[in-house]
Formats: sequence, structure tokens, C-alpha cells
Amino acid sequence: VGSFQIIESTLREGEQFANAFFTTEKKIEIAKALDDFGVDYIELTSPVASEQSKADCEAICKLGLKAKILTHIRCHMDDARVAVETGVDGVDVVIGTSSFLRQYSHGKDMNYISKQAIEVIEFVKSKGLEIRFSSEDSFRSDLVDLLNIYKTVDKIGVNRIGIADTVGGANPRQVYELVRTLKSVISSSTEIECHFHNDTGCAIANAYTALEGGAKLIDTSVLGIGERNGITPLGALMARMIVAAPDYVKSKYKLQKIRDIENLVADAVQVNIPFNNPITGFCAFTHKAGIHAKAILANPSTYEILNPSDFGLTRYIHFANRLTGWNAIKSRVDQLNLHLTDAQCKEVTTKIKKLGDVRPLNIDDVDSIIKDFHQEVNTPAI
Ligand code: HCA
Ligand code: CU
Repeated sequence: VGSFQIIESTLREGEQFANAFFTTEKKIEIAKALDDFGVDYIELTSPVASEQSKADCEAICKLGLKAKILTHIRCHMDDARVAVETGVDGVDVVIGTSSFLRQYSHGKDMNYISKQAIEVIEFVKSKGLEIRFSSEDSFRSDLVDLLNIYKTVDKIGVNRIGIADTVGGANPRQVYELVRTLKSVISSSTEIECHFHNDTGCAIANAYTALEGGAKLIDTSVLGIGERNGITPLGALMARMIVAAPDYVKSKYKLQKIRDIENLVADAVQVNIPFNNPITGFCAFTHKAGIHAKAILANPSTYEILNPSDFGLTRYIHFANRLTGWNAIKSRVDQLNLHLTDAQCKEVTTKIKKLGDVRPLNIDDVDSIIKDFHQEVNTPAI
């Protein structure tokens, strides 16, 4: 899993999110932020989707970003002819291969799909651009059909072959197996790219197992926005990968920018950052129970797999509640620049817990209990 790459699709898959409407300026702002973060590729909506989509694609290509710019098209010459004129570095081609899609979407058989794929791939390559061929709904496609079409396109030569869990129904074991199988039938110079929807909550786990199986590239979007409930989120994938490949992830991606990028996109599509989001959820680095707080104060790794400072964030010890313990309260006493003995800290903790049994507490409640207690024990008896 050591040297994976990101195909960032906030500006393609993400545009398929129900709330998404990106102005040209917003697209440029997002593309620049993703580029600065360090993604390898930025994927853009097809230029045949609308006039403005085409103009925006051309505008982003002209920015001179470090990331390679891709656009995403149907496996059709009409689309390919427009795509290659936009200034992109590469074209991602997709066609549905499952019987559902062949029957209810484009209505083409596998022979026809093969012929069309070859024509489009040859054409894009003749323009000197990178090409990826992917099958929509790969996991519900007939395995023999799937491997045949992949072998066909691999023989004529593509940069990447894609697997897509379009409906979000695949599990990590299925992903691992399909990636392994695919790897065994294509040439070693062809990279495998994977795209996972999150309908059943497996998009991050599936991305990780795909890499374990030998895939090289993962499609992401910021906060996972996309069709329905979206795809593998960029930030969450970073959380997963920093554990697996810390040096690679820390040296390659500007992790301190994740929060800003998520805020930028959340704002653009009018959603909140989910409370339980990896890294940036409001309580992602908040420790509450007294037992946890004590250990965190001694050594944060006791209860943290991620170090908040890697992301430019800080941990927080939640002491204003009835689960608190005297170590957390002692640390609050220190923060307030007051001096109490351990025995006194234990005593005031009992008072805090007592009030915490009656109602939710806030920091001010705790601070005033501590201050009153401090005053009491420091007032000389008359
Ligand atoms: C879609 C297409 C796609 C394409 C994925 C890919 C999918 O249905 O909107 O290009 O690999 O999920 O199949 O996003
Ligand atoms: Cu998708």
C-alpha cells in the first residue's frame, strides 16, 4: 500500500452530489487547493455535459497545476473528440458492463463495447494523452466478460484500468479478490485504479483493501461527496493511510490543509462537516472518560491512533462531565493557574461529579466550582 496515488474527483463525481453547484471561480479555488494539498490527478466533469462544463475544464487546464488534469467521458467517439481538445493531460473513459447497465442504460453487447473501447482508446492515445478505461458496476458484471474486455484494452495499451463499485455494494474481500484476479491477467505496466461508492459504508475499507491487493490509485472526493451518499472521502482515506504508510503520507500530502479544504467544499455545497468525520469531526480528538483523560495526559498514544498535530489540530480533554476524573480536573486547575494538592483535586472532582449527575455541565460550571473551592481552602479560618 506504500505508494498509492489519488485521483481527486470532487470536480466530477462531487458535482453529481445533490447539493453541488460549483461556479467557475469555486472550481478553480477547489482545484488549486487540491493541487496544493498534493493530489496526483484532478478529474473534471465531461466537457460534453454542458457548455460551461467545457469552458471550466479548459480554464482549469490553463492554470498550470502540478496535478495532472483529467476529464471523464462515456466510451464514445463523440465525447472523446471534444475531450482531447480541452487541454487535459488524460481522459478517463467509462462504460457499463453489468447486465443491468447493458440492458437498462446503454443497451450494447460486449462485442460492441469492445469495438467502441478500442476505437476511443486508440484515438485518445493518438493525441498523446493518458488514457484510463474503466467498467461501471464492475462487481455485478460477469467476471468472464469483465476480464475479456480488460485484456482487450490492456493489449492495445492503456495507462490505467479502472474498477468501479458504482452501487456501493462490494465488500473488502470481494474487492481484494477482483483486484488480484485482474492483476494476474493484465500487463505489469498497467496500473489499477479503483472507485468505491459508500452506500453500504465500505468505501474507505474497500479502498484500503484494493491497495493491499495491488491497486495503485484511488478515486476520492472531499467529504466523499458524489452521487447518492458518495464515494471514498479524501480526508478519511488519509486517516486510514497515515496509519499504514506514515512516512509516505506525511511527506507527500499537506495534511494540515485537510480542514481548510473540507471547509471550502462543505461551504460550497452547503453541508456541515459530519460530527464523526475522521480527523475533522468536532470531537475527533476529544477525550472524555476520566480513565482515558488520565492516560492521554501521560501519553496521548494510549488512546489515539492518529496524532492531531499531523493535521495541524489539537486534542482536547473534556473535563466538564460526570465521567471526568481527578487527573483531568488537576490539569484544568493547572491551566487556571491555581494550586491545589492531589487530595484537594480529588475533593473538588467529587463536587463536580455530583453536579454532573444532576445536569449537563459546561466549562464555566466546572471553573466556578474549582475557583470557589480554591478560595475556600485558601481562606484562613477565623
Ligand atoms: C457513474 C460513473 C462512475 C464512474 C466510475 C469510474 C461510477 O455512475 O456516475 O469512472 O471508474 O461510479 O461508476 O462514477
Ligand atoms: Cu461514481
